[in-house]
Amino acid sequence: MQPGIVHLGLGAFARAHTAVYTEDAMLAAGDFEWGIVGVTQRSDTVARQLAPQDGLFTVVERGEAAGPLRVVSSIVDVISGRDNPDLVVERIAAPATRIVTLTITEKGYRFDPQTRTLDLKDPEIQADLAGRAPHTAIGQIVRGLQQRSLTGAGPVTVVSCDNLPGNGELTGTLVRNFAGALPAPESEPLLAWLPGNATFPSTMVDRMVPATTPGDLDGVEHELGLRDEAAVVAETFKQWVIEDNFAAGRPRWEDAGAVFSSDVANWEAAKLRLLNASHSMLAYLGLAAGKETISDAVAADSFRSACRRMLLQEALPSITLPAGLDGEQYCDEVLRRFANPALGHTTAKVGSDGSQKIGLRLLPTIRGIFDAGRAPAWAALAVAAWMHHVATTPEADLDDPLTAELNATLPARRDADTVVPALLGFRPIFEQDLAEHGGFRKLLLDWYRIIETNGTIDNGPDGLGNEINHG
Ligand code: CS2
Repeated sequence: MQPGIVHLGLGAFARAHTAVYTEDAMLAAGDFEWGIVGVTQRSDTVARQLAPQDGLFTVVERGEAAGPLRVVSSIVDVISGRDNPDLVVERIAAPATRIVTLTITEKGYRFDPQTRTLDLKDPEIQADLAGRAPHTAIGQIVRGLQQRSLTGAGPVTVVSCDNLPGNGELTGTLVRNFAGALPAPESEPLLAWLPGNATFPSTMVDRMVPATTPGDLDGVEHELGLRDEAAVVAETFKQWVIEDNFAAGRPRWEDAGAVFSSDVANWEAAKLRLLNASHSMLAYLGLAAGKETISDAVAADSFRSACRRMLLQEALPSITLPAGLDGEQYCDEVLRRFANPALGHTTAKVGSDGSQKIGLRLLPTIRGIFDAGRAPAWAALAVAAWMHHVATTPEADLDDPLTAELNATLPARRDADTVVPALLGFRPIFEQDLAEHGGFRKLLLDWYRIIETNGTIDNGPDGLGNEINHG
């Protein structure tokens, strides 16, 4: 197997999704030029786990019709990006590399969500621009592309696999923003090279992959007879829809079940605003009610019913479905997937990084329903539950890249009347028109009060469930 892909962000998702598709494609097509060089970003844990195992790791499927344990072999090399940033650039610039894939999560892009451009004020971006060996993913990609342009290493495709609308177009913009911010003698030739030599197809990725627990590793050891420190757990479902715009060839991912489509934008919007939006909603309702997992949260009748109403009455009517997707069936399947008790996907994990997710998953639905002259009561419940989570979680425990900024925005006294207006003023999430929308504010205030007084009881006459059922 030859290395052909550099993957930035070698977390559990990449191993259970992208690496599996790539191995299946290589096996089906007999084309072994697409081995993956995996790069860990912020922590070197996965690189340390995989290196002594020659990149091999186990995928454990959980749920109905789960397959047997599977050892995946598409990762040919691993690099700790934090410790070896120059090596990352070198691998991106290597002539053998024809694709760079990314799963770096929303926050890894370091962009301004309102303008969808690179946050040039971000200190890490500034340090990368100043010329150090780059630590940020965008910096690593640009330096790698720059070297390719200087050495004639040939064209390359950069494939974002994160839950962001228009993720390909966005990545292309951020790369050009970074390149454009370099000193003119560097930026001009690079900006001239990019259009003919780099493409940025968009993709929609889907597979629920919780964090691996020590218990999972013990279970694998028991079944496999080997200790695998890098095993990952996943649901059986997986999906990948990709725009077919590759500059220098690609694996036959379609032989592994991926779908090439010219309608990725609608696939991504549907996935974000149906699956991810309801995932976030269940996470924050679940956190308020002390539910540890998504399957516990969706098992509460009231939470499931609030989620269904958000999906069917608000999210579905405000999106354009891609051809061939049955919206109601998709929503039913999403709720069924959430109910998988064997997955152990925690509300804390799905609820993390809310500042990066709320704006993409819920606010477009809220705008769409207001534009249609209705009140988005259920999507607003999800936003109110997020506000409650942010305002009631001690700063040290809030898992969000904007924790400090959120806490600086929050008032000392925290109830509906103080928290809702304060967080509505948080510009990285709420644009001014929405922040000043009286109907939106009223919905948030009403729900916040209800969560505050009844939130921890999902059912019963005094519970949030009762309010939801009469909502
Ligand atoms: C989840 C996603 O953590 C989250 O925010 O909503 O990671 C979700 O599990 C995946 O997008 C499913 O494809």
